Amino acid sequence: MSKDREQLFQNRIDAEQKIEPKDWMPDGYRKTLIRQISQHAHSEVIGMQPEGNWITRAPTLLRKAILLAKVQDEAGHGLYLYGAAETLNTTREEMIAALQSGKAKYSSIFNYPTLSWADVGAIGWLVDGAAIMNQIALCRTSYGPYARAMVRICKEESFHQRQGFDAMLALCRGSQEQQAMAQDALNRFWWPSLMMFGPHDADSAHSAQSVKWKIKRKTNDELRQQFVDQTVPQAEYLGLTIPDTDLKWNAETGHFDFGAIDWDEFSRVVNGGGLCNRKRLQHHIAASEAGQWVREAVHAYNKKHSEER
Ligand code: FAQ
Repeated sequence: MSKDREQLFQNRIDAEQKIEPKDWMPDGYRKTLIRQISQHAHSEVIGMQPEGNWITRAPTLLRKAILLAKVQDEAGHGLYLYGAAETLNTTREEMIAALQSGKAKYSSIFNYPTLSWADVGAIGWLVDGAAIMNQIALCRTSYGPYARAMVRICKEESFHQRQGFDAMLALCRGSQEQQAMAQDALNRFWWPSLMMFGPHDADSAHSAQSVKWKIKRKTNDELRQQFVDQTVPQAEYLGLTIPDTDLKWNAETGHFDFGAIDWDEFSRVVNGGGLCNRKRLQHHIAASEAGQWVREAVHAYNKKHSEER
């Protein structure tokens, strides 16, 4: 019976039908989605910290207003995604507790520090560029609420990527010192951006099943290659050098070949040993505690008004 149900479920996926919250789904499908969507939400929210670090020090009022809007957008993305995960029968409190205890992951990239204003440009250009590459594919993911959240998120992410490239362009057209800042930011953020796509396909624990369920539409390596192919010409346009001596165009494959990723560094950062892991979680916990009275007041207000209705 359960096998028949699973086959019918797979048939629906194969026929490109969206799965909705009240539909029957295998437990593994539900768990995989809760894991991925909540980790995605945590990434959006923790990702506010490295850029938030520069809001008070943006070089002009315009750059400050743009950065403020971008960081607020990331909070909104987190909210859409927590909402999508909640349709799978988990609660916001459970997800946040898993993040704060270190059980749930968030993207490795946000454990690197933002040392200069150029890092804000590099994050927009590279990190949002990598995020959007992954997220465009997720607009067609098989779970309806996740796919619909991704459509809205992608519209905003493309503005984020554009503003990052624009900030880099301004630096690259500036003084020698500004060009050096841009190059230094690219040097530090290039490899961590490639790590955002996750382990190679052969080492990716979840990819095969997630591709079968059409949760993932493209594999980690496919998306990483697409990102490299798109970004190398952009770096050339900026007059910057990608820090990879093995990077070269391969006319046979029609793609750029690139050097080996440092997977030891990846695993160290994912497992809590990055430069900013502790700081990011401590900051999140402190902000949650400081906002506790606001949540209590909102709950009390809602309760009072629902009783009066
Ligand atoms: N960092 O078997 P796979 C953004 C984990 S949003 C940390 O390949 P999967 C917007 C993975 O979770 C960026 N952990 O796993 C923004 C799994 O661990 P688990 C976030 C990583 O799920 C911009 C294990 O390794 N985007 O940046 C990473 O099939 C600027 C095995 O890996 C998303 O989350 C990593 N880089 O594929 C915000 C997109 N890579 O759970 C602010 C949605 C892998 O077994 C400023 N997520 N791991 O303990 C996905 O597409 C997938 O979850 C992947 C990983 C592709 C990240």
